[in-house]
Amino acid sequence: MNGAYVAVDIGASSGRLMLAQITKNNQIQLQEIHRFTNGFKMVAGHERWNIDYLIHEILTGLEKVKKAGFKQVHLGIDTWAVDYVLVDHQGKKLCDPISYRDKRTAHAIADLTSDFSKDYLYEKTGIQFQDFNTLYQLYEEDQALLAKTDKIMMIPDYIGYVLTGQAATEVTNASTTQMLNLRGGLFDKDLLSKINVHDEQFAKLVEAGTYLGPVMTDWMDTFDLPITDVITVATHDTASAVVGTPAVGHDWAFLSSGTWSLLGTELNVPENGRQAFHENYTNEWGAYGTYRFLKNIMGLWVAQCVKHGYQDKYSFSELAAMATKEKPFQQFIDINDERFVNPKDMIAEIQTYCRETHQTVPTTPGEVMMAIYANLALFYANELQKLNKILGCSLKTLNIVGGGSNISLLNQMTSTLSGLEVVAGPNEATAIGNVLVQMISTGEVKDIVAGRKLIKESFELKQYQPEANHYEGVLARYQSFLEHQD
Ligand code: ADP
Ligand code: LRH
Repeated sequence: MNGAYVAVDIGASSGRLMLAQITKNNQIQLQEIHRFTNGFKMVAGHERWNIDYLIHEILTGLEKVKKAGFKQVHLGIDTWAVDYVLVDHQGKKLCDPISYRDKRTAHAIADLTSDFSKDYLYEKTGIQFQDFNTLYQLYEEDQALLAKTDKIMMIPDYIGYVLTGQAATEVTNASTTQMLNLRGGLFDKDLLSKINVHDEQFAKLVEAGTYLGPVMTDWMDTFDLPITDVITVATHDTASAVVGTPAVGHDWAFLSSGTWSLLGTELNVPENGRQAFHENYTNEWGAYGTYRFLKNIMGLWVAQCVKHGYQDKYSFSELAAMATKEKPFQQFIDINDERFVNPKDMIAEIQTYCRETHQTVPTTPGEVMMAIYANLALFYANELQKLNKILGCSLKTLNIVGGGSNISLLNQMTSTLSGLEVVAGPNEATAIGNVLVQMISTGEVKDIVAGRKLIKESFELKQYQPEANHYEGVLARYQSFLEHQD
């Protein structure tokens, strides 16, 4: 066996430590070492992440790595994007980070862009307008806290800092702030000045694949850890997911399907023209000079809330099995409607939406889940058409990765509605992308092309082909429904 690599991958709903090695017969072997739940809670007036708990879980996971017999490992950290920790001059966090689903930024886009145009901002950054972007969060930030802030650290950068004492701002995640200048490649001083922030408040920008440093001896004294060298990977989970997508050729799109559905393609040159702006597509920076041209779709967050709504009586696979027995397309739902961002009761919200739009109201768990899956598949198919139009391309394959790639019903509906071949898996693409960047940095894998080939040969992928003449006219009726909602 070669080197041992640990991926710390924390999504909005769960975190895990995955251990990877390249075997003698040249395959990536991936093993789950530790898994823990994640979520935000209302504390001191805001929805907040418990960052100390997450760090404790990482250290617990690393102890398990040592117990499994690994004395020396490399480690990379990726998490969800846009959120940050304010760090004071003593290097301590000023408070727990606020979640992007907190309501503090509800009016921030309109307020901040009242004295300059949105076109101007999009032209500079190429980043989508989402009220949760770091730009708007910092705009709404407590000024007394900002005055005490030495460094603003994105979540994975902060975790890397706590573990190693070294601070860096990694670009794939930093681009989601909507504060990086596409041309200059640095924080845009003009934008920063509008939110009372300076570029010295960010640690130096680094590319994915940069060595960060060893885990500090203080931690080694408190926990029984292996010798651990941290590499700054593609720290945005979606960037790691795209690295970990086993795609070949050029005509492919990706769907990173977890709490969010991130649907798009990988570009070498950003696309920030009129159509992309109009459709609110984003150009997030990727590893190795690429861009993730994508749309944020509400995703399986809706399913997660529904599962909680049924008091977690059913597992995700039980809910999916119930949905499979129901008829699809009994109602059209604009799944990206703001009302689904953080409602009190997701099941009631879906039902009210259907009532208000004079459609069939789903009542049983199976009906509710089918309504969600069918409308996700419709949304995906509609966006895939838009992608072809904006980019002037003709996509052939959709690679679905992440937890959502386990849902056969959703994969098949997506293939049929879009007319594309769907390749599903791996479900741990994010962790795989995370370790792949580490392996490229240590020289164990040559480059991303070789890496993606390796993934394809190492993990079982499922193929779905469009079913003939199925769902005739449904996509067109859905598109007309969306137009009338606007
Ligand atoms: P994140 O990293 O954003 O926390 P994941 O990529 O782990 O999310 O995906 C988790 C989601 O995948 C769950 O919310 C669930 O909806 C879905 N999922 C995973 N496995 C299954 C399954 N076997 N059946 C149905 N849904 C599943
Ligand atoms: C997915 C994700 C996504 C962001 C959102 C905040 O986990 O990182 O790419 O838009 O969380």
